[in-house]
Amino acid sequence: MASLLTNCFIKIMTILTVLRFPDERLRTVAKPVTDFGPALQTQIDNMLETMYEAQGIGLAATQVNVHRQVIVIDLSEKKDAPLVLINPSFEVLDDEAFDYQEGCLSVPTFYDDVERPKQCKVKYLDYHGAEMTIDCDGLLATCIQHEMDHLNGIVFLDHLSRLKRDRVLKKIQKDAKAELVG
Ligand code: GNR
Ligand code: NI
Repeated sequence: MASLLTNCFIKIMTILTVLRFPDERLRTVAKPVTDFGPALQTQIDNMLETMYEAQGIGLAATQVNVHRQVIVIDLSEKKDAPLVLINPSFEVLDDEAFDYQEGCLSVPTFYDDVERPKQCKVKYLDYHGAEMTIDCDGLLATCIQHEMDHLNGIVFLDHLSRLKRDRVLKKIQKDAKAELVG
């Protein structure tokens, strides 16, 4: 029995709290990761678990109030292809634009079209700290740019007109009041 137990490793995952717009902490600019120890991997595992539980396709550390440059993404249907990007930087490959109706776990129930460069080259460090470069386009390019915005304190609403952003803010404030009244 004892020998069976020593071979049994369990990983305890934690669902993290996702900050909601207009929380000012979403405006924090993330710093590069410098420590690649086990604490970082636990943080990444928890971010993945939080993203899957919330049924999101991406999550930036900023959204869970950790201000380091860490992003997790999974665009696969079966949710079995996690992509981890640490200290990412990107370069736009050409000036073609791509429109996509974006949503955000920090702005639940709101969706609107955002135009971003269609193709980009992204350099980053992976889960193990290995240097990687990928060329991406379409949804992956959009998602990476959405997450890199978070690391810079930007939310997708910032890409919309002031009128639209104010409308979203009013609705959120109204809903918060309604919740208080019950
Ligand atoms: O789950 C998400 N869906 C999504 C849809 C279109 C463009 C970007 C995204 S990312 C979002 C999860 C999230 O808030 N990541 O920061
Ligand atoms: Ni988001």
